[in-house]
Amino acid sequence: MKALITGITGQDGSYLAEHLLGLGYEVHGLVRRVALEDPVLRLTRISHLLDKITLHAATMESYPSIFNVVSRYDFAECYHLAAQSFVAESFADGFSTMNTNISGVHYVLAALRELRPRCRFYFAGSSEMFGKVRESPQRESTPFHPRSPYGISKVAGFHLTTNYREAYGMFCCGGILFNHEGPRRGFEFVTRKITTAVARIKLGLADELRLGNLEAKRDWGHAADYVRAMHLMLQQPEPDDYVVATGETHSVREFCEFAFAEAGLDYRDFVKSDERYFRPAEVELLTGDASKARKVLGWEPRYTFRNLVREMVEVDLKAISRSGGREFTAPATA
Ligand code: NDP
Ligand code: GDR
Repeated sequence: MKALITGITGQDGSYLAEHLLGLGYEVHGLVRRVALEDPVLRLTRISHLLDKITLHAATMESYPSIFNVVSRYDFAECYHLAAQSFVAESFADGFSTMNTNISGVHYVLAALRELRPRCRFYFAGSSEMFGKVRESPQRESTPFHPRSPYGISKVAGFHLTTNYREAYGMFCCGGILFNHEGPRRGFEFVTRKITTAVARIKLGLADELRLGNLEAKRDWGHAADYVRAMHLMLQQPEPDDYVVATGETHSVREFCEFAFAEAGLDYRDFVKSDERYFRPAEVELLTGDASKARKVLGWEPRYTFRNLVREMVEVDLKAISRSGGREFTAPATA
């Protein structure tokens, strides 16, 4: 079984590649040309897998580059994860976010329709599609009200996925995944920003952490659990859409409280609110109802919130202490 993963260099791509290799798949990944030119910097999350996977250069901005890869192998499954995934950046540059995220899914779907119509397709949809939520918890039938160019791009990608399923009879699934984190999370996302700051403060390398909205609430799970759900969706007799979430919600403030406590610190001594990190439009509350995924896919998260926070703090403490803090800095943007 050959599987193609776009966005294989990202957090989810790395966990999914590991998971599929463990199941015996031949794993192929789409990466940008620059990643092949500088593997030490750009392939960090998959450096331990490089001798087991096959990488191909392509970008989400170029239909021919995607078409070329799809034409060369008989892929049974395609997981489309590549996207500009940082919500704050989508306010800074909505045009490139929309371009990459909407054209990306459209190009992949069009190439599969042309060359591999039987290939099963997964689209990385997001709880950001619910945005200003119309009901809680959010389920598959909850109406979308996105609050950022990123959220809007994911709604468009989700509808394209449904349309290819309905119009061309392709096996296309839309995952509606709530926030999922882990020690491979990008540094600019709030959980990793917090856990790297905890480690730096604990090791005497920093003395404060500046954040935006501490009252935003998210349903945070672990990425390793969520990639299992992606795979399960493509093993069903019929294609469908699924919410994947823990059902448990915590505020950014609570995440800080737990993370600093893991290092024996009180977050109130270090966390400062900074207007630079507030968003023009915020998603205040997300709580997912994953009962369909639990029932139909038999999916269950294995990590608790406490275990997720603990793992992230432990890994950052070890890594930053090893490097003396040189390689790890929280980015200046939110
Ligand atoms: P990451 O930001 O960690 O990874 C994004 C991936 O997309 C990277 O491999 C990146 O490659 C690639 N990419 C970005 N732009 C392009 C482009 N123009 N051409 C080719 N590749 C590109 O995201 P995650 O792993 O966290 O998320 C995976 C997917 O799931 C994304 O689509 C995200 O929007 C979605 N999602 C994530 C959730 C989460 O909580 N993590 C929740 C719901 C949905 P490069 O290394 O070259 O930048
Ligand atoms: P999110 O994740 O926008 O939910 O998107 P992020 O971690 O960036 O923000 C979560 C919440 O924390 C608040 N916040 C801050 N966020 C950041 N990044 N930096 C800060 O300093 C800060 N202070 C407070 C934010 O305002 C927000 O409310 C993630 C991405 O992975 C998307 O790709 C994915 O689709 C969704 O999760 C589900």
